[in-house]
Amino acid sequence: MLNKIKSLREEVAALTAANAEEVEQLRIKYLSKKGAVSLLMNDFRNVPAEGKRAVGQAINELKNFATDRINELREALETADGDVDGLDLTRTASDLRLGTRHPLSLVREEIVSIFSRLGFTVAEGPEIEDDWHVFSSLNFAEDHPARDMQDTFFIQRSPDVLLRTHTSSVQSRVMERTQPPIRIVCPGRVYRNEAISARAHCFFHQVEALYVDKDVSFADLKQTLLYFAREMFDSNTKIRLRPSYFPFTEPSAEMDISCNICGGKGCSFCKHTGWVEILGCGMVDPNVLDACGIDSKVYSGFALGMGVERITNLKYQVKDLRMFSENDVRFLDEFTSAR
Ligand code: 2NM
Repeated sequence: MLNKIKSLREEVAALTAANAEEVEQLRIKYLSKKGAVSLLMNDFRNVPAEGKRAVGQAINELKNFATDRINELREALETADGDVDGLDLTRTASDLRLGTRHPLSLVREEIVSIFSRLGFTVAEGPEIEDDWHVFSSLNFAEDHPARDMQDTFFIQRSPDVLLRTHTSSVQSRVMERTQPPIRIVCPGRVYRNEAISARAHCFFHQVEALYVDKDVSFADLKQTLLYFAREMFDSNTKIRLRPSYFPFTEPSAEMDISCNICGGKGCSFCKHTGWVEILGCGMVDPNVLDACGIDSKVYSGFALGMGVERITNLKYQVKDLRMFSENDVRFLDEFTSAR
């Protein structure tokens, strides 16, 4: 009898259950009226009087042990409530990390969208270029400093293969294969051999626009610039043009807008001038039109170019250019609302 109790005890100690249903089956098997422990009670009647005390104690002890053991199994399952095959269905759902639009993409698309409303279409071209499309066709003199190794990344020499330093090379390519009217906007990445700092990088992004047709004038350029500034920034934004120099335009100018941070009153961002420079522009030099196969006696054009990083800084006050290419999600997440 004692041996039977002992082996039952070992059996109970080794019990396992995968769910509440199985625990209940075990309770019925061992502890119900017709369960294994109750059946021992029937045998107990036949135990001789001198053994009753020891056997009785052993049965009681087994009964308590089995009750505890089965409660233990039930509790273990209950603490993992909602657990289905190791999956906790009651756990709060974790965030689905949605990506965000990159600030440079947001601003580039806004610039392109403004020009598209004026009838400009997007043109793109290669980042790896030849000397002709980046420099010679655009009226850069043979000894122009921009051609210098210090400014341009060369991949190969004679014939020169290089990384474009502006997207004007795309406009040169379009002019070569298209007769006016030409109205294009060219967004893209450009490369310059500069030491990386908060204010300079070896690549950045540009959007350039080009309009070539009969009778395109400086007045057309100015009106386009004013429309752009007021669409991109405040509708009250003022613009001013300062004379400048670019090899591919004559005359050339740089455009300032009234500082959109202080409204022109003067702040540290505009260095207390009330104005901030945002782009370069001018009338396409007749040499450029002729070099690209467009008759400069018949056609004229204007062109303008801006840095997307610079416009983005104005809109979002990004303090360090390097932020744009590090892909730190803490920075990128700042633009979630613009998604
Ligand atoms: C600028 C400033 C001034 C420009 C010129 C041309 C081309 F191809 F027509 F000659 N494209 N872009 C231009 C003119 C770009 O960027 C600051």
